[in-house]
Amino acid sequence: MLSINDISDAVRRGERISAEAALKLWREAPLWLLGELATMRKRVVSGESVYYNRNVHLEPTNICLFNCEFCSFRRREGDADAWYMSLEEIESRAEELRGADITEVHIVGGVHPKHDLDTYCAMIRRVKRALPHVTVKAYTAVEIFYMIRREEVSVVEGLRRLQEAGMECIPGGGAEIFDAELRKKICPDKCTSEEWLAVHRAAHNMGIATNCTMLYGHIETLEHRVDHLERLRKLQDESPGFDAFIPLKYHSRGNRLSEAGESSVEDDLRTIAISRIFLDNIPHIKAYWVSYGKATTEMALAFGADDIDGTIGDTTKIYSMAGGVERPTMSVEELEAMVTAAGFVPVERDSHYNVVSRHDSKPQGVVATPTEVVEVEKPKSDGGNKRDKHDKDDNEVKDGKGSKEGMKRESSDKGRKTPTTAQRKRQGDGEGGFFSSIKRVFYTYPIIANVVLASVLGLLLVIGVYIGLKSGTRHGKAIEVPNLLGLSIDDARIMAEDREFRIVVRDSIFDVDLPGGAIVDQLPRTSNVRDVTVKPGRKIYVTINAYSRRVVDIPYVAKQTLRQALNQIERSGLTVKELVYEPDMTSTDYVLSQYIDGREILPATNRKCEVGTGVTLKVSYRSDEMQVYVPRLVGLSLQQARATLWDNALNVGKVVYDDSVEDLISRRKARVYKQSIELGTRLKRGSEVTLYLSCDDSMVDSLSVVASSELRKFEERRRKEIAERADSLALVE
Ligand code: V47
Repeated sequence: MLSINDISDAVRRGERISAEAALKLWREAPLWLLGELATMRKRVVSGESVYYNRNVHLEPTNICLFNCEFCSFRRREGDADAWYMSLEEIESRAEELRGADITEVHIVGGVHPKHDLDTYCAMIRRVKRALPHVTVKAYTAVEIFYMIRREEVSVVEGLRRLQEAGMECIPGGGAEIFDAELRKKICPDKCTSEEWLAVHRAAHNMGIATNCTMLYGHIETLEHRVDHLERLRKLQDESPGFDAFIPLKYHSRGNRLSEAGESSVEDDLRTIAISRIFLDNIPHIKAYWVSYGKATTEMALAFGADDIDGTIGDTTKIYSMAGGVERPTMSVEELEAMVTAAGFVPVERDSHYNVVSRHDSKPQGVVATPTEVVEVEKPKSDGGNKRDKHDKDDNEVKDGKGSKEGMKRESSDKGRKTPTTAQRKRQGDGEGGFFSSIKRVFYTYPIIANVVLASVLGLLLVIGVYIGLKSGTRHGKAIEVPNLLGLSIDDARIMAEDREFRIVVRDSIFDVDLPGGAIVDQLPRTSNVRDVTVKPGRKIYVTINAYSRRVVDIPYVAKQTLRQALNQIERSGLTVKELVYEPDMTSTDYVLSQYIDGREILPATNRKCEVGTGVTLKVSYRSDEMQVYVPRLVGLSLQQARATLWDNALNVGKVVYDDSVEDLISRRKARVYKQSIELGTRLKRGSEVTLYLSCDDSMVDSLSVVASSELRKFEERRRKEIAERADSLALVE
């Protein structure tokens, strides 16, 4: 049996790991190690980039023939809150979106008894008629399998008709969990795993790119998850075409699996990381922010995710109805800020992971801005499935056409087989006619061919040396990245002019303790241990402290779960001041009321307050659920530690910085090295934990290692406790 060290070394060498090794990593590897390995793999595929898009969902109906245990979205015909959109309504909804600057409509909904293949095709046509330049990503394999069987046509014929109607790619939903026994328990009506995989295989063979998902955190085991990932990896080896894998965290509100509870944030991060490490042939791993919320999504970027999905514009109800983010919408600025906060570079993509570059920066969602799909400098891949779309991008750039023309051309070329990202890679490796002609020449005239080859190589060498020398004198000149933190933006701009780099403000925060215009973060950052350099003319992205505090509406967050309230508070720009727990007969972690400056906020309260204002939440607990366990906080930033404490029904006590934290700016970089109460300790809900922070990375990292092993011991203890309790209950019965 391989050790964790052996497996980590194999991952570092870029090798594929077995299902057994994945299971061992999942169970035993410390969280920090998973973060490190997954990030390494992520960087090979997508460098510093993290992708997002401008998209909406269209959910034509929630009336569904199927009745899955985990679904909170489904309604029966005649239910008061069932909805159904006619084709006219779908088209006029799409028309309303004309001014919005989106590149993708994702259509998914209930399997309605009246819908057949023609209806599904008509829906796509209506959307394309209103929005011809937008990509339609439509229908899960479950819906596709249903409509194809009903029509009694082959999968290929069904997909061909959808493609003809304007479907360009297929989302990853409906995969749930592949294990047959579990599938029977949680979604008995849906197509089998083999049928789901067959739809995606056929799509890939037709050049239609698809995504894949896994619903986790309900009644499955880690073995079931690894089995699921292994089936996806196998299909991708055989018929490449998956662009992204999306682990979907199960949400428990309002469905029949609620008793299963929900996965912890740590489980979410481990799942993202193992997916990145194990699925070495799927280019992208998406942390779907609508499901995870902002805080976990941001953390997921340190665990291998390189995509966060898109702006959404409050158009999907699947997650909000199950307890995920309420009214999900994010502006481009917010998405970019999230990526930048995690230390990566936000990149807008289209549905096929081509980079979208915009020529001007009119406000998003108002008027369409001219867009262009550009070729990007891509980091080298480990070969499995790197992004390799030069052929397609080259054409688009050479044509001098923006993506709109490009998309139009693609959609009118629907019959043409467009290779998927993964297929393009495979085809690129194939033996073309050119290479076989060269081989033939070498066999027929070996001496002449070798003389010609030697002369060409010599000439190339001379040209290379010439270019090298020339650029070495000027263009190869590297500028050391200066430390801009704490400088005012005006001073930084003066410095930039002198030193031939450019400053781009990517984001702003508001911190009362800092002067307006002060730079609080930069990319690339400087380092104490190595020189960080950029070429002349390159951009340095900065985050500045805003000059004045923004004023926002106070959201009404009571009468919902604590997690939902925290999500809403975070999105509005406010913060939590305190969680005050009150006994209740029926519920735990349900927000009873909310206060700002001692005054209760009611649904009708029409007040605004400054960003960063603290909200006090009164939260319920049942007497038998008074206690919680202290989570692991070591290694987290203050912002992450706060969010983790609130998520675990605890409060932040004092915040203490050590001597390495020299000024207000470095506070933002500091991480927790000690927590006043050990992880795994049982405390009353609402108790306070004091946080000790430092900027000394080596100390924080070594204490993180200790914390990881403590966490493993704690989890082991908890597992035993739960098993013992289950045994004693069984004895009583
Ligand atoms: O298949 C349903 C899941 C999926 C719950 O391809 C639930 O880019 C958690 O597949 N808790 C549909 N999950 C959504 C989906 C998707 C979403 C975003 C992007 C993409 C993509 C695909 O939602 C369903 C099911 O697995 N789901 N109910 C629930 N209670």
